[in-house]
Amino acid sequence: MAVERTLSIIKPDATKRNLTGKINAKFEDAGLRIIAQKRIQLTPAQAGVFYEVHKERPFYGELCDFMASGPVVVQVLEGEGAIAKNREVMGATNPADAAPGTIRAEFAESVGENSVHGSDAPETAAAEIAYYFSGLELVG
Ligand code: 3AN
Repeated sequence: MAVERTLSIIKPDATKRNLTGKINAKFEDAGLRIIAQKRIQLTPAQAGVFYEVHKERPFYGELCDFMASGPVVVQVLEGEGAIAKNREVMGATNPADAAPGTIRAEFAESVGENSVHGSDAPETAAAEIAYYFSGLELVG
């Protein structure tokens, strides 16, 4: 399987509860390498650009406000099949449906405040990584 990079975000509900280290341990235990990472505060407008694909969804405004409600940790994860592997480690969007042991099963508070984001395909991963990181910041 090819080595891939994917964009991960530890969301405000998780940074607020001091869960960054516990979540990073899940990634590393699954064989994903954190090759870039920074803690930032988004504005609602910056979150809005990132989540533009969901613009027509009823929860878009709420999602942008939530993502700007506190610090987030943006990261690039690298590994074999990293995009699918990360989504496996994250678990289903709704924590009620997430498999035991996944990040969302253990930590997510609701379908909206669900602790982590992960890219869903190679094209979105490349675009999402470029939104937050310059090439110089990626040290594999
Ligand atoms: P995932 O993050 O699992 O790829 P998406 O892409 O369907 O899920 O949704 C993006 C984000 O939008 C979710 N992580 C969650 O924060 C929010 N979201 C999705 N569905 C809902 C919903 N029904 N109500 C509120 N927020 C939602």
